[in-house]
Amino acid sequence: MNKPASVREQLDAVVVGAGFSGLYMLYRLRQLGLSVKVFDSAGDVGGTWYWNRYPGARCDIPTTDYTYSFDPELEKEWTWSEKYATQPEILDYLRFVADRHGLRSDIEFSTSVTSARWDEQEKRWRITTGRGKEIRCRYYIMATGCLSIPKPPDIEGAGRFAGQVYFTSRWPHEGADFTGQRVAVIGTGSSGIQSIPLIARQASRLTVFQRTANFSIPAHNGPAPADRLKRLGEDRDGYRHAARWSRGGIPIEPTDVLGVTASEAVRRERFEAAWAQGELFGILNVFADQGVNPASNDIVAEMIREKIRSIVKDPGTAEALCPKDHYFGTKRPCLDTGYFETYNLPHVLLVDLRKQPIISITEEGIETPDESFGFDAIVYATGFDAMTGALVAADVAGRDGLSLKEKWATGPSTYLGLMTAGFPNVFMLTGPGSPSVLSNMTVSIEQHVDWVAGCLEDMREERFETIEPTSLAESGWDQHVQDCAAITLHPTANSWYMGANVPGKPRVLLPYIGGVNAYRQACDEVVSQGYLGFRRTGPEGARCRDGVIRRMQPDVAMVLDLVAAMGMPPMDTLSAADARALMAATAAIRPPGPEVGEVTDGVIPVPAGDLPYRLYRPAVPPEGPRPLVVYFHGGGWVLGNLDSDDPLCRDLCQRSGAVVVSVNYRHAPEARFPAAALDAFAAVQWVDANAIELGGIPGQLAVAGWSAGANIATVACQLARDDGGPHISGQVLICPVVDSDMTRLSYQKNGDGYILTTALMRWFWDHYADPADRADPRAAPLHGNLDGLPPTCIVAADFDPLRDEGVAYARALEDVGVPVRLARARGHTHTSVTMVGVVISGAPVRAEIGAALRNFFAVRPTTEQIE
Ligand code: N01
Repeated sequence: MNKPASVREQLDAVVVGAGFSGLYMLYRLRQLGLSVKVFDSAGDVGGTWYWNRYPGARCDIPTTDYTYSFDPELEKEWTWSEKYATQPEILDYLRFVADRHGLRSDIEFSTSVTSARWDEQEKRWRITTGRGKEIRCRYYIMATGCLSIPKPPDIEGAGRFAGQVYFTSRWPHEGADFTGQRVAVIGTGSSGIQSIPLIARQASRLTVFQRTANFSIPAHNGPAPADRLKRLGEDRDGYRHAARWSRGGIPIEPTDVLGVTASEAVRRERFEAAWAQGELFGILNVFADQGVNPASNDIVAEMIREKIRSIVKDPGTAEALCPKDHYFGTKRPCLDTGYFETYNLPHVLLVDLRKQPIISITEEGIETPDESFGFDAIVYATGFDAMTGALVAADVAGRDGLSLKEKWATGPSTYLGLMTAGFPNVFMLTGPGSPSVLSNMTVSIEQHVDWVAGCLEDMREERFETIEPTSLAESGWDQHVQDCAAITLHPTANSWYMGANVPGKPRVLLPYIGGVNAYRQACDEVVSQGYLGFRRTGPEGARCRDGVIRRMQPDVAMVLDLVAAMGMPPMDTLSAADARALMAATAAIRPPGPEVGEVTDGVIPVPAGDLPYRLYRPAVPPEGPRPLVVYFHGGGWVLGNLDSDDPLCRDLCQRSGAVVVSVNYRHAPEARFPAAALDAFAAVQWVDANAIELGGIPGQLAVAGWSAGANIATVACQLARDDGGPHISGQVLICPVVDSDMTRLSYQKNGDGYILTTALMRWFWDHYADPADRADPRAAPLHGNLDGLPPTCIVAADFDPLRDEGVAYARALEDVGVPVRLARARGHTHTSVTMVGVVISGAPVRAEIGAALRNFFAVRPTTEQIE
């Protein structure tokens, strides 16, 4: 029972946790001259390194990097003894830091915070501690760690065992002696993998109960890496700066080698180098695409499995130790010292729980369907309620009395992983939605602490008392975090990153996977934009610049960065011939798009001459005729050809199950308006007339196009309606040009910086049509008669200057009763949805297009629907 609150204290800030983050937070708050107290339920500093004292516990980020960087003198005074320090050494280091800066005087050990309540009147938090103290404070900072709340053993009979029970995460300070004992270890995550070889040295028999085989590579521990020491020696500041602006918080050169295209020799060389190096970020950097492309990931995974098979002598045990049910890196990979070798010892046995599950823990040991095992000790290395566990366990109730646990019942929601709406002045260090566990924690911790300290300093200067994110900013960040996750393989794994290890926990990627550098950039921008997305209040009133810091899909942003880095001249400054050459050059280096059943080229004889076409037939059964889709490529009526949109056509063919006929039409400036539109109409007529020869189903014909191709596709529909057919079952218009009015809001917002610019659109129009022709419905179909057009799917991309005209066309079609599906390409540009195999986040939009096409043919619209 908690003691009644008795002593009252007023403080500026309360920090919970005296690990890496809490200690540095205390240091920074003191620097600001704030009164602060740190509480920790442990008996000393150290956080996770206080509790996790199991044999073999070490860091798995090199000590050159797993260290504070805020104090250059400290760096001079402390020398790590190894590449990966042991838990006792890391604990010594944290004690040394605490003593060096006299931090202990503001830390209350063996004291937990039992509740925190926001007092709206006073604009302060009321904190109560397990020792009966009540504290009023302005700021409440949770430095509670990402892996601090052990997962309760969810195994039948866990409380019944009469022998010794140990948890790796709560190891006794006096240690454990397993000499001569029969020991069980349950769990093969980092804690299990580090402790098993050492427990095996003492135990007379060691039985490891493995549910999921885990990827691990040898740590090759020893002296700190010479190359890193050299770089640090030469330029410490430069090294630390590079770490802060790296993807993972360690300065490494990200590779651009793709696993899927690299030669066997390159693959092997890169993998062996990473294996020999024994660093986490090295093995995660064998290929640039291993985190997103299953085929590339499989190459690394299989090479690790080969290593396991070569180390473990018993083939059955080796096979059981080979991870096969998740992609490499989607569960936290481990670094080990002799882990797989341990299974070659005669007294060590592996029990594969997938084949032989635990029925129950008994008084004597562990019972499985095949065998009852007797033990003297059971070690649970079963992990943590990660990232959110410690935050929701602390009884925090915010503005409306809502607890964090209630607010996060369906998953955590944060702004930048730092704060959450409804909880003013509560800061989380390395909270969900920040890079945290996917990075070198010490770098991420320092960044968070520095951000919070800077924020409090700014508040003081600007005379604000409270700060809290807006719900718009928060939901925008949550979306961005999930967008970043969605393009990776992480969501496929049952990992603690996904909350999947705790029964009933919402399944969501908890950390931010966009990278330490991208994250730091976002945090900095929030500040430079006047604390965008935060509401700050004080005696002089409130200030809030509401907004979302990242609305663009992460892979679209990457493409834009790459394009910017290439320094290509703006297309609108080139001649048509040079622009075409540039487009062909970029098309030549992109992935080819999916395999389809058959691709054939031909020509369409139209009055103006022959139009080349390329036909794509789906690979999948059933045999026989298919619906037909006539597709027109993009390129502002000036650029493009059958090759330019080839990957997209393959994708459309595969997704729709239709035969796609991509038609090349005459281009401007050689053939100006209305040549392209007339060609499109003639092509549609010809495909309809030759449906059987093309392998199509007569009468089942749709049109599709992107950009200017969408323009002529819909013009062809208008002409077909007026000039005697053919019947068109539907039209798919991807980011269409439907008007020549360049004053819409989307032009103003997106007319610069997103590849298709206002200048380029003007260049296209100037090449294609005289100003006098630009309101002609065959140039600007929005101004045409829309009655009786076929069911329509329009894709409108957020960052496209043409977005608003696409939306206007959808609305106008709806107004005359045309069934319309408006697919919003959230976070996309004019070009990104079409970048098959490059922009992964475009896939759901293209899936929607595929569904729309299938739907055109599955359900014949009724006359009323069309009218
Ligand atoms: O925990 P884990 P951990 N029945 O969750 C198994 C960091 N860390 O303490 O995978 C049977 O990874 C579970 O099986 P499954 C590091 O970030 C760092 O080892 O859920 N088995 C898994 O095998 C790490 O990732 C360092 O199917 C059960 C294991 O227990 C994180 O902490 C050292 C089970 C738990 O593995 C957590 O590591 C240590 C059940 N009911 C930790 N429940 C370094 O710096 C769970 N398991 C090196």
